Amino acid sequence: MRLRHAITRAPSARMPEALVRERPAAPVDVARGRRQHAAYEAALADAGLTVTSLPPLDAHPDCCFVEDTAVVARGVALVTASAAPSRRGEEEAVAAALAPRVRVVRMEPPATLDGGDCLRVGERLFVGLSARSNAGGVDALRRTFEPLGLAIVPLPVGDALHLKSVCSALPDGRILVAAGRLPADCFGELEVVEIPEDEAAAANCLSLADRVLVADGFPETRARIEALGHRVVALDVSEMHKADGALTCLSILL
Ligand code: CIR
Repeated sequence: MRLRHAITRAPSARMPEALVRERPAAPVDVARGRRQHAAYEAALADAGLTVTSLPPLDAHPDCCFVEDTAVVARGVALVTASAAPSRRGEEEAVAAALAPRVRVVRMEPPATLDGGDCLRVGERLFVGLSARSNAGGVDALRRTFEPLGLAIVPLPVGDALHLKSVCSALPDGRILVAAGRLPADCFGELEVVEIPEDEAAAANCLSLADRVLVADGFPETRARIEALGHRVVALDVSEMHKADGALTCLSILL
């Protein structure tokens, strides 16, 4: 089904306090992050999507990473419960924006899940077992999406924040993966396109119908995606990378 809408949210004034696994060399520059975010929204609009841009939530430093707050497939949105206390509450405005378009169901704690752990490829929904997504979260995915014909496939993610911190789907069903970050063959028969370890930050790309949004500054990743015949649009997401986010994290597509 063709994607028509994107839900996004501009970076918080407190984005420099975003959750990070390692403190970045320089703090997040909010003004720059907001310019990068605006360019991302423009790229979505240029690809034909209608963008619903929610106002920033200054109480939530990670509010621009809306992907984590809901998993949408087959006309249903599963609004998630975050394992990270500072991210609880981000989901409310997203749920309200989703409600006119899809059926909204809620996940109840102690189940936790982040959308960044969910990778949809055709009829399969891979889900990373991370510090953010627990067995209850996987059960909620099963209850919501298996009756709609999706198979839920849990995967270990090692020390990655999210499954999609280290991989993402290309438009042709192949999977872009950072070398050495996931068990070999974890995607079964699906074809994997590896990118070098030193470009691991570019493993999270956003596939749209006729183009792939890729983090700027990762020439080998760009070349490998282009070699498969895809049009690449490179976007500077330096401030999102500082906060452990990337391209898919910034939108919910439906
Ligand atoms: C966090 O740790 O929750 C944020 N700083 C980064 C979230 C990135 N989200 C995503 O990859 N889907």
